[in-house]
Amino acid sequence: MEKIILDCDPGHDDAMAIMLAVGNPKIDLVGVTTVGGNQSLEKVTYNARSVLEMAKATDIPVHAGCDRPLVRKQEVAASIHGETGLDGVELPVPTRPLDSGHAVNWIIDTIMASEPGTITLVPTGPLTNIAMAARMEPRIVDRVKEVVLMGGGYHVGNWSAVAEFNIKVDPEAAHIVFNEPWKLTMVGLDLTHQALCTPEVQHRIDAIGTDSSHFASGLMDFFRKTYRDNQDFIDPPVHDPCTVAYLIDPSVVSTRRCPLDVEIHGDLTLGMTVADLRGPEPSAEECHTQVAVKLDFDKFWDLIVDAIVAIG
Ligand SMILES: [Ca+2]
Repeated sequence: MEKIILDCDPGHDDAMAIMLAVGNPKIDLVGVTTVGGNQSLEKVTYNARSVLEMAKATDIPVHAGCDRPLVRKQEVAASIHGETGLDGVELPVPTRPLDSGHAVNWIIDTIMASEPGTITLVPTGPLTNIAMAARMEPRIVDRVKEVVLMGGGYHVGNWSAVAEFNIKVDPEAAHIVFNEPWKLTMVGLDLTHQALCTPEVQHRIDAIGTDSSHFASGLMDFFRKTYRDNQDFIDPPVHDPCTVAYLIDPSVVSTRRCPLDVEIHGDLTLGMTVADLRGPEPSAEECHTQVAVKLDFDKFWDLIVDAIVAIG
C-alpha cells in the first residue's frame, strides 16, 4: 500500500485523481488537502468534499490550506474548470463538516507522526501548501518517501508558451519544492497530454452505469468542451490522475532522471520548469529529480475504469 496525501484544487482532473486514489486497493489515501488554484480555496475545498461524497469515502480527512500564492496575485482557471471549479455535474452535498486545522499544519503533523519514508506527497495543484510545509518544518523533507506532482513540462506549456498552470500561478512555491532534496517526480504536460479521454475511453466509463461513472463522464463532457474551446484539444488531457497511476504501477509512466529547476525571474519564461536533459541519465545518487516521459495509455485507463467500478 502506498500512503499518500493528495494536495489538490478540484478541478475536473483532480476529481479523477481522487476517484482513482479511493478506488484502487494499492493506494491508502491518508488525507486530502486543498489549495487555491483552479478556483478559490472555498470552492475547491467544497469540491474535494463533494467528490469524496460521490466516491463513498467520507471517512477521509479533508483540510483546507493556503488560499493564495506565496508572492503573486491569485489567478484561477475558470476558462477550463468553470465558475464552480467543477462545472458540468451536479455536486453531491457533503454530509459531514470540513475538518478543522490548516492543511499545512496537518501535512506536517501527519508526516512527523508517521514512520519515516512512508508518506508520499501528491500535489496536483499549485505548490503553495507543500512549500509552506517544507519551510515551516524542514524535517519533513527527509521523512517524506517521495513527491510525485502534476505540474510543469519540459517541452511544453499551457498557461504560457513555456509554463504550465500549477507552476505558473505560484512559481516561488514551485521553486522551493523543486529545490528541496527529496525524491521528486514531475508528471508534467509532456506526459499528461498523452492521457487523453478519447470517445472510446468515455464509452467505457459510461458503460459502467453507476452514479460515480455518470459523474466522471459528466466531468469529461465539460472538460472536453473547455479544452476544445480554449486549448485546441479534440479530447481533454486528464492530467492529475497520472500521478496516482504512477504510484499504483510505475510501469504506467516511464521516467528519466534529470536536474530540474523553476524559472522565477524571466519576463517571458516565468514558471517554466527547466529540465537539463543533456548527456547520459544521472544516477539516483547524483540527481533527486526526474520527469515523466511516456504513458502506457491502455494501462492508465484500465486503472481509472477499475477504480470507478470499485467505487460502485
Ligand atoms: Ca489540479
